[in-house]
Amino acid sequence: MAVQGRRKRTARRSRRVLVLHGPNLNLIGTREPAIYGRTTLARVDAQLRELGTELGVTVETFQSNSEGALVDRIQAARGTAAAIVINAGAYTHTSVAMRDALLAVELPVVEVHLSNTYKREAFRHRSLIADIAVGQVVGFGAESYLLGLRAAVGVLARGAS
Ligand code: DHK
Repeated sequence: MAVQGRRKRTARRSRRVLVLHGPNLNLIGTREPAIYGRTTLARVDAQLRELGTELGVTVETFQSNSEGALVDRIQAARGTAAAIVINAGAYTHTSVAMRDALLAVELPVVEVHLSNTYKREAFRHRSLIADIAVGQVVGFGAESYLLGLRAAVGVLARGAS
């Protein structure tokens, strides 16, 4: 019975992908549309959930402007999610705390950005997440998230991280 319960929990976890959005991403759709596009975050989240259903995973999304809240959400993913897709926004370039939390939970991470950060200001070229992520998807607007989700599901299917 206990083994069965554990199996069920593992199966549930293995079908759940957490998508995290960092600061100011609640404003996409109207925020600097030439850079971040015209798709709202609500629409991105709906598209992610739809694609998740197609790919056989449950997508959970979370946005915060607060570094601590994002760290808390990452910590809570241990044992409840199988992979993390993350656009940490500006914290990508600054947050040792988020990097440490991602390392602590030992889940495969896919880093995504709407814009191609490497074509922008020099301070956006450095990511504190890149070297601990399985890979990055940047520059495709809202599509970056969908490609990132596909990549995460592929990683889970291959059992790689
Ligand atoms: C989003 C942000 O808010 C910026 O701070 C990053 C990223 C880039 C994006 O392109 O999605 O530098």
